[in-house]
Amino acid sequence: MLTHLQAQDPDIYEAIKREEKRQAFELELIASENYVSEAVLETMGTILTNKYSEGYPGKRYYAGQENIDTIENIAIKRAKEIFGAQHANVQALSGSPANAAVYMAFLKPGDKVLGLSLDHGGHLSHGHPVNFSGVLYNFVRYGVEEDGIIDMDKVREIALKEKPKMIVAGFSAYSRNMEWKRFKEIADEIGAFTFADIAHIAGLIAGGVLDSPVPFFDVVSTTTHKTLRGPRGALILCKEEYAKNVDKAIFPGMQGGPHDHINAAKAVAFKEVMQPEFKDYAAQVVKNAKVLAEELKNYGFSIISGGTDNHLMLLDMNSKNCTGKEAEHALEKAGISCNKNMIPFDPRSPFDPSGIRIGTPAITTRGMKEEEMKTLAKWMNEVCSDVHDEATQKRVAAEVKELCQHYPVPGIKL
Ligand code: DSN
Repeated sequence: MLTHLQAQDPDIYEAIKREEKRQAFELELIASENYVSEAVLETMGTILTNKYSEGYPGKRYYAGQENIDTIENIAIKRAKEIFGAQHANVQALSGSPANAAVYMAFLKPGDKVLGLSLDHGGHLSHGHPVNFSGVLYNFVRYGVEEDGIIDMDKVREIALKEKPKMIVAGFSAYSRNMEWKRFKEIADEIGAFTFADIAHIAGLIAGGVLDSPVPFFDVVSTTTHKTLRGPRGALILCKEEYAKNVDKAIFPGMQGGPHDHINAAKAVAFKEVMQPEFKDYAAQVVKNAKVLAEELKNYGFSIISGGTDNHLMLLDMNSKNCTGKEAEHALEKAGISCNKNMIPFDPRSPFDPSGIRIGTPAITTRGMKEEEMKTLAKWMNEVCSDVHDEATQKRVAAEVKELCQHYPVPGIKL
């Protein structure tokens, strides 16, 4: 494997080999990460990367598209079938460009949009002032209440007062079910477009574990590399009446040539999602998250909103007398990766926040189940109870490594 790379560029080869070891022997709790299958990996590494194919199947700007059209049509068909969507655009390069295209398709610069605050679990591309979305559009925000949960009556109040042209429902750090139907009812009261960003939970929706906004929202975006377990990229689903605008916003609006090797890998991942085993995977992701949350609570961790309905949870590290940054660092030393994260109403800064965000998609792909979640919670408690205790970090790292040997990462042969 990688013999040409090894001979030609040992610097990069060796860094990749070290990263293989890191992934194989450490526990990945970053809620947005996952491991793709060997088939998806192989597809990304094919000669499809050599092709330029601006346009859409049957309507390209360059010649030689016969096979690319076949591949893109398969990807589109599978995406529509998985989500029951009227239209799918599979060309978006990643989540933020997909969201930029959605705004471009539905809005004019300066239009008012209602979205969830980043520090209450939203995403940069849902109107944060430093992001293109906050610069180009007039975002107003909803948030969670003191209990960490979105109050839909408050969302309605803000929507009726502000009358946005679009309501964005979606998150990157919110552990509770989204009330898609309520969002739609509120949007209908004021004639607003509905946009769901399901990047984090697309795989759980596809696996039938969570409700889908696709049947009644105007437009839905998702990345393909989180719970959907595909290559890095994104997907936009919409009603037929908006198909032309969405396609035009992606190309020529936002992007040039699609990444055909990635689109092919999306198609391969979509086929995996359509298999019965994927339903089991999605269900196990949520089961694992619930067990992990309960175990952590028993160890005295405070969980925002009190638990989880999906794959992730936000921990308030004040409950362990440390900051999110300290916890992230100590856990990393112990072979457990997570990310520091703001908690709602956080008095601290984004660079040094009070919380960490953890999730179960990646460890579930490795085959870990409830028993391993209990062990993981024990390790997290040991490490976070004294984030300066290097001996404990070292011991836990060795135990993590031992456990990981029994749960291989797809595509890594050591
Ligand atoms: N970076 C992703 C996450 O971690 O949630 C969102 O874009």
